[in-house]
Amino acid sequence: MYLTDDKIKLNIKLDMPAGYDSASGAKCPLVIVIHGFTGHMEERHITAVSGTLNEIGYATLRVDMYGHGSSEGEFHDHTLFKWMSNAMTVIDYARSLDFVTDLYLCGHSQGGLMVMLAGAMKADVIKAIIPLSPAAMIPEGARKGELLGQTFDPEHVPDELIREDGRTLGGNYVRVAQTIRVEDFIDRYDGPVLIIHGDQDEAVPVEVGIEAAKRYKNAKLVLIPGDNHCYDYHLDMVTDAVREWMSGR
Ligand code: FER
Repeated sequence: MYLTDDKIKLNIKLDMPAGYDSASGAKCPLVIVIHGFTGHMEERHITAVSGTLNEIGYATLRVDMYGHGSSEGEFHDHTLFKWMSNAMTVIDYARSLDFVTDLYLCGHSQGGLMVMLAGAMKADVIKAIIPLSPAAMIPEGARKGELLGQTFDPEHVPDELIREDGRTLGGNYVRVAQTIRVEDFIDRYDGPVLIIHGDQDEAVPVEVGIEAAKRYKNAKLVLIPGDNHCYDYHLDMVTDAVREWMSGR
């Protein structure tokens, strides 16, 4: 299924809670689930969290963001502004579904940062947020000239950054990220927050999740001992934490 945001087709997938009978007209809460930088909706950790939420009574709406997965747009051209626009469009779509009661946001890494930003922008309609290993240091990294493990002059942003795998990222990504003050968004969200972070994360230092959790007014932090960015070792601990925190909410 596709949604359109700013003429770009976004691939979305709706999964209903286990045992949901569409003929009954029953209503349920829904969680929007957003992947990370270079990721997509079918990644193991994304489907695991989404499936867990379906087991405990939540519908989920997974989305491939601009320039990722099966959505339109070039990876090279994606920016946090485009993703913020995507997120708001997906939230508006979810609100328009007549079976939806409460609305939640969950995202991994850059998608975790996105739920921190979009949650703040739509704080009045988002009941709680779950940033997983949130890449909340991207804007500060962009201002310092430190992204993708590379350094550059932040006042003369290069036309593109080249990743180790050869994929290129346009300089506008950096210019956009430089304008975002994550703290302002954290301070605008008073609802419940669950942050989960592997303490051996090689891509987003665990301290980033710890600091974000400290700054939120109402956050719970769950550290996954020995785990990395995509929870290759203890994904079950991640889904257990989500199940426990979201059950009966
Ligand atoms: C970076 C570190 C992490 C970065 C992006 C990420 C653009 C995002 C990771 C993810 O979403 O999984 O320096 O720069």
